[in-house]
Amino acid sequence: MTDTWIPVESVPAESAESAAVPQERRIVTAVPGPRSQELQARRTAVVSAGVSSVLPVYIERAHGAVLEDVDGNRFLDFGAGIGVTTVGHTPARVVEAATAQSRDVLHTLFTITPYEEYVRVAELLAAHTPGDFAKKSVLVNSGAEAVENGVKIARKHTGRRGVAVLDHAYHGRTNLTMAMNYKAMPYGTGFGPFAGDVYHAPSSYPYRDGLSGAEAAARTIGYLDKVVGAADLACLVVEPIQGEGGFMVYADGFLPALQDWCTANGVVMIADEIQSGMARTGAYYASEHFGWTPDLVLTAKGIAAGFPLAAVTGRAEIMDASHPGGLGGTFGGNPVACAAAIAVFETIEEEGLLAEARRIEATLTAGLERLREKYDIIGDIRGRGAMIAIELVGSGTAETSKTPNAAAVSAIVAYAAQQGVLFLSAGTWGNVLRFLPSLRMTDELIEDALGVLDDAFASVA
Ligand code: PLZ
Repeated sequence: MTDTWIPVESVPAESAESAAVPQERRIVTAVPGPRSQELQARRTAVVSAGVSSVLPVYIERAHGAVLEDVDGNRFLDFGAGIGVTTVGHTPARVVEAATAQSRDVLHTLFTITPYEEYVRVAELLAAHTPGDFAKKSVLVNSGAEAVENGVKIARKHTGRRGVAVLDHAYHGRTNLTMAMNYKAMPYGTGFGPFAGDVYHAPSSYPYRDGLSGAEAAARTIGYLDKVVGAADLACLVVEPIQGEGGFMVYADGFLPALQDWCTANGVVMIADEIQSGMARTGAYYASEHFGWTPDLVLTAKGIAAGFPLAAVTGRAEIMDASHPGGLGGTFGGNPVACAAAIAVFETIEEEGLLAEARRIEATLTAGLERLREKYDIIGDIRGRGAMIAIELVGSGTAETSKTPNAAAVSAIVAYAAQQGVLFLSAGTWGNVLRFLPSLRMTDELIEDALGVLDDAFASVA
């Protein structure tokens, strides 16, 4: 906290540059260091215990692919705030656009008096989401709110109530989305009663179920047909690559087969691209990798580099189902968040970041394949672009029983943090280690992190 307030006009032009954090790993204290420990003590007194932190180091500055904490430690960030800072931390173009917008208009409420930035974001979403048809959007504040609105719109359009999701899915922390998650703990346990009319259908998990895309889709459709009945189903909500579920890439053909069934039965199929969208996987939207053109697409996280903004975008005739006034919210599509989002789209285009995602995939997966030859607890390597994960199993079980190995993931995450690398876990059994860096993560920094990972595996073995 600082008591001196510096008027904007007096900030020298080069301050954005001088704030840049060196792109390197550097550990100068214990982790967490003394200043972080002080802050943690203050936090414990006033912040709800329900809000946890993976690594309680308090961040003072961040830039590109590196976080710097209050003790001067620098961490290679392979989490990007769970896939939010896809164009890097404090990207110059976004910081400038948001600063300029803050001086012009901070808030009007689009549903009272509108502004151009909201319209521009909707135009960009229409242009970049999959599908060559007329599209419209509504802007909201968070991923969960986008899921809620997607479901509202699908229900109004179809006149049906049922909502279907897949096993291992994650969709948020609001009441409806808690009911849509696969995992009770920590997302739902004790927080009920939950919303009704939500159905959990079997998914595709190639590493564990061995089914082809057609076989897995037949199983999912069989469930929806028999247990729910298409006539009562408003929508099927699916992450094209499951995020919290462990970067699940379904068997080939699974997603288009589900879309065909939805189209034939008047069910709205919704892509939850909240974690996988916005250039992260080397395409604007991960659906594109799998030949899937969803009816509605949900965007959040990476769209505004950290400003809270999310969207539902899709077929104009579905998006127009609501009566005027049925959609909205005080902060939805805030002008500063919209200005940031416009700058994110420009940054992706002008700095060729889709190609950077593909570069990261190549470097990371090659390094992980090398590690798999050394460590047999790496059962599976999967993902696309800068959304790659490894699933860890018990030694000697990778090809047979595939016993989930959450203990190894925890030990590796803890080891790496001490060395200045921030990794995150995922997966229904907590046995997946995921890599979702910003697209600014250089090959040199990836190799450095892979070296730490190698040591971490050796320490676990
Ligand atoms: N759908 C696919 O990944 C958010 C959750 C972090 P919100 N995932 C990170 C946590 O512990 O709360 C997410 C997602 C997918 C929806 C959401 C929800 O997005 O912006 O967190 O509401």
